[in-house]
Amino acid sequence: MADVHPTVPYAVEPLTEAESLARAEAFFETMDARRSVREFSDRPVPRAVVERAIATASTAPSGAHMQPWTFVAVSDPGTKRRIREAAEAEERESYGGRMSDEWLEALAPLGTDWRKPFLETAPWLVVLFAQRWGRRPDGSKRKHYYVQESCGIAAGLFIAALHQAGLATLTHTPSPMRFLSEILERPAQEAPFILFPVGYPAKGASVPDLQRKPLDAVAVWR
Ligand code: IYR
Repeated sequence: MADVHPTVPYAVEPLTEAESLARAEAFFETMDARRSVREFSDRPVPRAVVERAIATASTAPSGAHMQPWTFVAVSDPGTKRRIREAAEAEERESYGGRMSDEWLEALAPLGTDWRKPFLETAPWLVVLFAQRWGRRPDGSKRKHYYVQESCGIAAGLFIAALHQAGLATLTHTPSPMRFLSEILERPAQEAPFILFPVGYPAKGASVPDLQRKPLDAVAVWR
């Protein structure tokens, strides 16, 4: 049996109710301004900003604290071009018949198609890979638990961290995504989970005029 972790004090100070409410409101306002962006500026983004966002993502809770994620951050133009070409090849197939009519109808209001210029314009592509298993310090295989949930939470924190830093992103999931494992030379136990183009929004970028569901449509109180 593994040893139980030693414990340390949890040093986050309790707030007054008023301060909790003020902070909750301020964070909501910040996050409510976030939108998925498909038009990026080619203005460079310092690697240090991307590093802090990945570090924030990696604070996510995870099954048995296995932290089953790898973030591959790509800025090399040649690699971005290969990713764009492979993604567009898959997306051409998808939009050209692989997606059901119902799916295409659901997507129609977003105005998306197989073309993904943002995969070259955005200064960074960050690909989140989900690790089905990892290795113990002695090199033996160790199964990971709740991998999808853990990576989903990490993705959410990543998106919040980028937005907080004034950066735009998009949860791009070209399907199938295996080409990312090949281009980025990831081991077989890692599956591509989400591809995030990361950059400043283009000057004059626009987004669909979407409304979010009101609170009473997403929350139930008992
Ligand atoms: N992966 C495709 C299709 C797509 C699917 C959903 I669900 C979206 O919300 C948006 C797009 C693409 O990226 O175009």
